[in-house]
Amino acid sequence: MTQSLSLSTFARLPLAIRPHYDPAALRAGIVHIGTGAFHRAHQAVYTEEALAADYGDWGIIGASLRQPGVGDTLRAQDSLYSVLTRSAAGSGVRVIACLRDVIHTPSDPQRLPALIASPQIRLVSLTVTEKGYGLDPATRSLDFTHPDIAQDLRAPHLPASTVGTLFAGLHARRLAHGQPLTVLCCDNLQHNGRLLRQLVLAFAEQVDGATARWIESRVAFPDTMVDRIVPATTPATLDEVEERLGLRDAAAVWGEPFMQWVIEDAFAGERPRWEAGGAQFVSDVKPYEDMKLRLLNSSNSLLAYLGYLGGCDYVYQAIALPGYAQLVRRFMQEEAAPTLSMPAEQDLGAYQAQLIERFGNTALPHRCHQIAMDGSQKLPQRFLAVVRDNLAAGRPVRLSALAVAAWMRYVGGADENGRPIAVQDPLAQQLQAAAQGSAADIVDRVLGMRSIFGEDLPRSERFRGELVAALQRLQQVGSRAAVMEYVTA
Ligand code: CS2
Repeated sequence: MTQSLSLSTFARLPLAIRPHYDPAALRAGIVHIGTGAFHRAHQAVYTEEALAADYGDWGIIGASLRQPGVGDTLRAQDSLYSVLTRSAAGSGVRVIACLRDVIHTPSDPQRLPALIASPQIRLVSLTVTEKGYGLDPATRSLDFTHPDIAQDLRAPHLPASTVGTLFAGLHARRLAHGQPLTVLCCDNLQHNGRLLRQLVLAFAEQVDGATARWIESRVAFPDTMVDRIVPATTPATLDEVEERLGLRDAAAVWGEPFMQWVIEDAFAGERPRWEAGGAQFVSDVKPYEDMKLRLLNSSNSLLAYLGYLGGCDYVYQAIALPGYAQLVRRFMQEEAAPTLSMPAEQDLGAYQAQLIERFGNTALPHRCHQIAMDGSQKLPQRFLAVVRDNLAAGRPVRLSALAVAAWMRYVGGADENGRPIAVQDPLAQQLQAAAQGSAADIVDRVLGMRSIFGEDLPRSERFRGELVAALQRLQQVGSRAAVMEYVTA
């Protein structure tokens, strides 16, 4: 049987595909909450580059707030893992060693706050997905009725939620020594740093005003835009990695060659030299966040819903269907791009063309079903922000409405052949119940869900009309034919 990747087998790997330092000697300076595939294929890779250029105490301790699985797998191989990069141009593998441990917080709820409080830790970063913050998506405020948040407010010393855990760590840090800290949100949310700061402060105000004041003055929450397509690992990923390494790596991840990280240059203290890996430090991340959320993520969701309904498993198959690439191009050009205002050096046309190419990467199959997940949390920043801007400016919202209508059809829970869809969404049950019946009934019920659409959008007759028209076409002719109608109209 092939041996596993671990500290004892690491040194026999060629230097070209692994770091040169001794992983066992690397001290941690970062805690990362949410050690899923995206973090391992993105921020950890940038950190590895930073260490190669400028070695220092920037090892990462990962924390998983939910499933113990990832941590168990990683710990069994001394937290070493590899990243496989795949595209039509070829593939390559590298081993990442900067992740130095992974803790499972439900098994030991005090451990993560204690780490956040430790003076050795200067950065806490997060990828817990859009739904991981206890956020009310429409008002972008902390949802005090969220069960995890309500529970943590009752017992703040034994936190389970992301925001409650951050608060507990920051509170302990203030009491222990008061050294500043940077908290870096790396989820696909608009103004993610600013937003997380508001959420943590809202929680802190309820528990300890002095800690809230301390957070305001000593903790930095820079905004970030993160980008890399990282599909869920498959057995084929693990087999290919094994072939290339000669070692079994059960924690391998895979991603495309493209990577981008734009970070607000507003840290509370030191940081790794991430620019060595190509990270951009800017004074205002918002234009980049908007560009990514409104062009990449929205087009990704558009393809996921219409692709899934059109019978495709993967995004590269969806974009190859007649009319689909044209639909994405037109959505970007006619509805999303007009809402953006970018710095002169950013070529939006080239960015859009590159996206079409990235979505078409046949070497990296990305499941429509994976992207379709958690739509209630994703739609506000991907489509509804675009719709609001366009309604206000009197511009079209037709293609955005088609995407939102496709989501409404998807969350109904049955595909175009009547087969069940396993919808994964915090609001799955309510959505499924609401999304039955005629197009007009579905639109009225779903559009009335304030946590998604707010108070304003249900009042827009124009948006409502476009949604009903789109959903009717999807119901009557199916998604493939509806796409053709929309792109030829
Ligand atoms: C995708 C993202 O799953 C999704 O919702 O749109 O994970 C997307 O692949 C990444 O944000 C790309 O950076």
